[in-house]
Amino acid sequence: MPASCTVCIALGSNMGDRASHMAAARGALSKLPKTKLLAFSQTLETQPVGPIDQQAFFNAAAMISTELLPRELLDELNLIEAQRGRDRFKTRIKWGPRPLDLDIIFYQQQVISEDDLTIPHPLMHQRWFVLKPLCEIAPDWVHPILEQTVTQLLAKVKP
Ligand code: A4P
Ligand code: MG
Repeated sequence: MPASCTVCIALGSNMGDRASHMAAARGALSKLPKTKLLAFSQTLETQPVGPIDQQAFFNAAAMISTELLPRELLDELNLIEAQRGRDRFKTRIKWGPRPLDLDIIFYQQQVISEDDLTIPHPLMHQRWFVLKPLCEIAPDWVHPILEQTVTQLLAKVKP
């Protein structure tokens, strides 16, 4: 039997009914195949980061235990995004508004650098909106490249 891996996921929403997108994402994560939802943070309202003027985000973090491989998990997360109305052709602007965004932040201590999959997420350590909710559920998780805990990374960024 394949071993279960512990994975951290960042959630964001800034289009439509943000609370309902977050609740649906939580439900969908708990129903993923070969997966258990271990923890889900509080949802925070955060100011948009990036070059585009857009609505405030709801952000949260989840921790799961899963037998899905990183790429299988990415496919499942893309499906959940699509179920909440995310159309990659209409909302394909980089860093632009989206009903639901699910990013894999950590997959155990694995480091993956491929064209369409980078783990740890390359910007997570600069982003308060990722680190703050993550710190609630995984304060002692060590970033496999930076070799610092989520708590230490959070102390270096501003909201
Ligand atoms: N991809 C590569 N690595 C990963 C990973 N670790 N997890 C690929 C998930 N996907 C990953 O993603 C484009 C492609 O990235 C995916 O198809 C997958 O193959 P996307 O979600 O369409 O693009 P994106 O989200 O616009 O780009 P990116 O770089 O993921 O942006 P972010 O980092 O998600 O930033 N401000 C606040 N306050 N809160 C936010 O949540 N989010 C963004 C988007 C900007 N500003 C924000 C927030
Ligand atoms: Mg994304």
